[in-house]
Amino acid sequence: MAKTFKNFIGGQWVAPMTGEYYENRNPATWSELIGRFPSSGPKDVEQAVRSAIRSFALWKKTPAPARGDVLRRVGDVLTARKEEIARAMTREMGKVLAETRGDIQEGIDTAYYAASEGRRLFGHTVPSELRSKWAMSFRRPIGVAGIITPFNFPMAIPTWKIFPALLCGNSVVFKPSADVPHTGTLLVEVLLEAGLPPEVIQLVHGRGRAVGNAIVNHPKVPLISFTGSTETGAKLGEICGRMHKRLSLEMGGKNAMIVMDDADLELALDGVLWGAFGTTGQRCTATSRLLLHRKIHDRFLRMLVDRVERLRLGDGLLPTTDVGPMINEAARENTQHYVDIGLGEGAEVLTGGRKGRGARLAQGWFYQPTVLGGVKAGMRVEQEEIFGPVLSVVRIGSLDEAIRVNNGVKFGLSSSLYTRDVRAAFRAMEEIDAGITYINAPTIGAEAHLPFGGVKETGNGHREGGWEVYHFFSETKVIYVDYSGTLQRAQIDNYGE
Ligand code: UN1
Repeated sequence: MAKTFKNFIGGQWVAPMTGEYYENRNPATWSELIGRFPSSGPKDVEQAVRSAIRSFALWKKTPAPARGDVLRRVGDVLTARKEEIARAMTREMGKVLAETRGDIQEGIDTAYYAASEGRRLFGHTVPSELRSKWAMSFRRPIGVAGIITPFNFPMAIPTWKIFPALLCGNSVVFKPSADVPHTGTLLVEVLLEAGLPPEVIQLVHGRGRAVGNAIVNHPKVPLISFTGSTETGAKLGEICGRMHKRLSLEMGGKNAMIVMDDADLELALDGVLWGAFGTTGQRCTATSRLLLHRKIHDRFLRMLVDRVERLRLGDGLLPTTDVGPMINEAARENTQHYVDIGLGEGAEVLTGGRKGRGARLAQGWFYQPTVLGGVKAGMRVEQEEIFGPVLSVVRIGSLDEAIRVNNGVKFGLSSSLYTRDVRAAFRAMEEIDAGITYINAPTIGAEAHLPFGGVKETGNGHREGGWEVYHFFSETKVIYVDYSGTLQRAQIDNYGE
């Protein structure tokens, strides 16, 4: 019998108050049950928020370097348990082991960065405009942080949010995607093993509609950090706007790789294969458009199709696998739906375009790595996020056109240009509307110590990772100390007649 898992609320593993559970299955072999996980409801969220409020009172008073020490130990425990957790993640979410190891490494990097930030949570001291007066700022914890995360980076994305939230002194209510509850459970285990005071972290499993909604609508949760679809993000924006909550959104992408006629084509080929089909295309940074200069268009496409046809679909736990399954049936159907839309719009399937075939793949949510040729700017397969292993190829005639097409979508997360021309590279760096531009590297592979996020409908101006996320999870407070012994009126006594 598969194990029945629990929520973690009030410092204990507890059954959901709803009494309801759902089954979580391996996407590569869906006859394999990973476990039964709570389908929690608003009452579970209420308990979680109460506990988080209690723990916040203590945790906010723990010195930031001591909070950082806990996160350093979290990095140590994740390092020690890397292989075991990577295997559990591949089994739960499908991507190949090298990638789940990388996903955990991103969490380790984030933990050590957070640990060091504990000794660096800078405020400012600046001169006052008045005599015998000091002016300075420092950073305060905010309260209970609601953390809602997707399936595609079951470890890295929760750590991007939870670790800086904790380092800044907030307590956390964490709802992982219902597709990856096991990894969420393992992350909470790691936090406890590292010595986090138990009530500082709450784990509430379940669906977005029940649990996510209750967290976002809870008046005592002033901070929400969400990664997921642009549609859901828009709804959260309305709620958080109405309730005056601080909200960080990280949403869709339609990232393009531009390959110019002077590019190193072998390098670009390796790049596009990794960017488009890594994580089975299920990254918000995935390369989902390839803009090829007309002079190399046909040659590069032949090279590409040849290599894509040799990618091996399969169970991510097997060393022979290049591309794992998709997360669930709905994701696979959505991918097929978009390929059909592309065909209807006049695009051509150059390879792939259907579910994985054969007995070995019949038990999982496999979809063939797919290249759509003849795509024109403005087609839906060129504009909309597919979140699957589908690459839309557009022919371009110049760098100007490439930048225009790149920028002609509503998203702006990642981007990439392959060229040997330094002038073209710098123009792209300046003119591409995106949060990230890679030169001679694919659109995926952001590092944990740099700000991560996008422009336009990809986000709402906040960044994760790096130094910027610490501003999101803390409130700036300003202090003025006047030791002149007299009333000094700002803007009047120093400038007045
Ligand atoms: C995501 O797809 O939501 O840059 C995050 C990358 C990874 C993170 C992706 N480090 O592709």
